[in-house]
Amino acid sequence: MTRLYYEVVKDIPSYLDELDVSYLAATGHDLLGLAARTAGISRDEAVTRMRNITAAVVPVTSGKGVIPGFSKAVESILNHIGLTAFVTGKPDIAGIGEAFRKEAQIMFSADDQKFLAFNLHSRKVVDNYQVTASVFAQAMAAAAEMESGGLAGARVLVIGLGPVGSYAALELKRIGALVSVFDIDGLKTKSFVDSNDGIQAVSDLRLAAGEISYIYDATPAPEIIDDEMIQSSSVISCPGVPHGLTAAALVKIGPRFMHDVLPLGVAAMALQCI
Ligand code: 2YJ
Repeated sequence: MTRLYYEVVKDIPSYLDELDVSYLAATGHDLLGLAARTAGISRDEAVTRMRNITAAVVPVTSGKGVIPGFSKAVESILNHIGLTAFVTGKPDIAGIGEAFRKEAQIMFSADDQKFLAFNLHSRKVVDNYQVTASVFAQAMAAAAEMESGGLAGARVLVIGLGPVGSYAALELKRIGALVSVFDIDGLKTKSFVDSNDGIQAVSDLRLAAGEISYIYDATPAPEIIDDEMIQSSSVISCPGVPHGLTAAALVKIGPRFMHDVLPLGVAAMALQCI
């Protein structure tokens, strides 16, 4: 499991507008639009639902401790999409107390294993892994709709069968894609395809990338996709941290690469939660 760190979260507040522009170019939707699509509502409906909703972000010191910049980044994403968000002054239990006292409607908190959003009224709990998997699948579907008829009947290659990749493979199948999967652990790949009808295993990543245009990169492995594996029709959706592209692959794919380390997942969590 990838633990985020200061260097990858510190600049998030300053590049959210830029991220909107690049998601718009790749998918026809900005961060809020993609999050709304994942929640099954329109962007306008999302704006209406977020009015007067306050979100508390509570830092957690347990395990490896607070990641400097993490809570601030979450706060900035929530404010960016239209909520009123704040980071509690104290972490842990005192912070949860502050969230309730200040009458936050939703609360975000992460330890080393889980990143959850809680609706303090309805008691809905939203898991970052599951929602991140979905929103990056929806980003890929939206990109496919811009290029052609969408993902129904299209081949998609999911790389990495951790919690995000496994969930994404099932979500992409539900959308109607023909899903192939690859994990560095061959036994994991076999057990996944054995228990999920209609999903195929691939054993050679390079060969598969040559045949399949839509790639969902859900691994923490760097530099596993080079420029020779990118075709003119390739579209890559990537919640993996760090992403798996070499510098030359990044140049070759250009705007058809959808990736960030937190914003899309957090925006989608918020809309699932309210
Ligand atoms: O409050 C803090 O600053 C820390 N306790 C945040 C910890 C963030 N957690 C992680 O990075 C874990 N790997 C879980 C992330 C799940 C997101 N996919």
